[in-house]
Amino acid sequence: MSIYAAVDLGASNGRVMTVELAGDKLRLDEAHRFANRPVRAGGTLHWDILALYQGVLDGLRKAGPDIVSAGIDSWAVDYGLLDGAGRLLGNPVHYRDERTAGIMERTIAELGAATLYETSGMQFLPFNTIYQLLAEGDRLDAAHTLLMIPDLLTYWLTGSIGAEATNASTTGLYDVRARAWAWELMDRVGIPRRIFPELRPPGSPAGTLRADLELGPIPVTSVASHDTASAVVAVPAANERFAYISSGTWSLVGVELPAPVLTEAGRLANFTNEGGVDGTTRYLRNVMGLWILQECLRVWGGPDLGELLAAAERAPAFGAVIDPDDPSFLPPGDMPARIAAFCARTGQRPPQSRAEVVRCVLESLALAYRRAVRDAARLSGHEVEVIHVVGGGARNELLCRLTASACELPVLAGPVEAAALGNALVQARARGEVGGLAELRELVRRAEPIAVYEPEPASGRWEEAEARAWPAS
Ligand code: ADP
Ligand code: LRH
Repeated sequence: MSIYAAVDLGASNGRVMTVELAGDKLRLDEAHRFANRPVRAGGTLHWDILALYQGVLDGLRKAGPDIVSAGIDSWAVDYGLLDGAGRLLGNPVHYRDERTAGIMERTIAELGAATLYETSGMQFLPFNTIYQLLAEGDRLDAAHTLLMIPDLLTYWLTGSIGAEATNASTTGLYDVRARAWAWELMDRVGIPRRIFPELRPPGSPAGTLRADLELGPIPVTSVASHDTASAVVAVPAANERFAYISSGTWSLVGVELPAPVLTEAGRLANFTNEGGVDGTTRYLRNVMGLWILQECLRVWGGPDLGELLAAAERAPAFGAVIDPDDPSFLPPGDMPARIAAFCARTGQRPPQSRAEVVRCVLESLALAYRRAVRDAARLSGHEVEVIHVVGGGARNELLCRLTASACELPVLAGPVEAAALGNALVQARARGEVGGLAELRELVRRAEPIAVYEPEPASGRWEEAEARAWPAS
């Protein structure tokens, strides 16, 4: 029997899970969970990187001395910069900070969207690492090394420096076909080559815990360190004809492919090609996700989510709907007011009660999933028979039901902690304990409860609602 510690840092919370593997049996336990609270200081929105690191250390301590290895995954695109002596230069900035305003548009105007997309295959999002680095200006002069968040925490744990490839593929500075840093693109936009460490494929060794941590000489593995990459490893799919929704703060909606799809149609539909394990591509669209609901809850002073969802269940169906990916929903703020503003712009009566707001958010997410699943299948030619929902959103029964009906496909929900499971399974594979992706998924399928939601018969109401939120398409 081997016990792995999987550190999974999401935008809303971090957790350290232990995953026990004994033959073909898998068991998942939570060692530690902590809130991920961004901090606005001096007008800039930061991650509280030291609090996160402390959470990782507390979690590893609680995971106990018997773990055979540890690995870290987190949200993508963000990074820390080190000076020549390996010291952190400033606190990492949150991707929702407004410092990147206008930079993506300027870069596209200079280089052309096609050039950027042909190389990186990345969806155009204003916070992609490339645009954040361009927002750094001359602060980059002092930088010696860029480390993505999981690589930074791994460096603090072990002293080992590297750039894990699945997360590197979210920078916009990675050549998705060559699976290498996009050196020429860096030159063209004026980002110095010297800051990018050597790439590491997921499953590479990343040193052992430093002696001064007093946690024992435990090996650390560079797992599929982009949380979405780890989550997709643990999708309990029985064959390849599936779409996934990795549902947490964001909803990442798409299919798994053997190679990137770099077509003009895919670029215009804002699909991304992210690197996965075993050379797979996650062909997906970022949908704004449960973030909108999280911000509603914050603005309302933190009411009980379960009660709100029960009330939303009773609220009238097919009231107002929004496009969750409208840029107005990206920064932190008063989402109920922004939803009302969206409704006013599109000639809809805004939701009145909190229950109606929640119903509006969930139906709108289901509609956005419908569009993304259909686009993914159409643009890639990949057949989709079933949708796997993994992550915290798999616990939202109403959302899962709405998703099945909107997409007219069965939804299989679970596991909730897919990223942690994928993280641990890549560690186990690095130790030679398990085989290929299909075998990993089989292990998850046997171990984790999965809820099934069948679609209601098609009624035409989703089409009608879609036309209200996306009038132009
Ligand atoms: P992240 O990794 O991005 O921080 P998670 O995968 O932890 O996100 O998912 C968090 C989301 O899961 C919450 O925003 C919430 O909407 C949803 N969630 C968590 N628990 C429940 C629950 N019991 N019922 C419904 N939804 C839940
Ligand atoms: C989800 C996620 C997603 C990225 C976003 C920044 O946690 O990693 O895949 O696009 O955060």
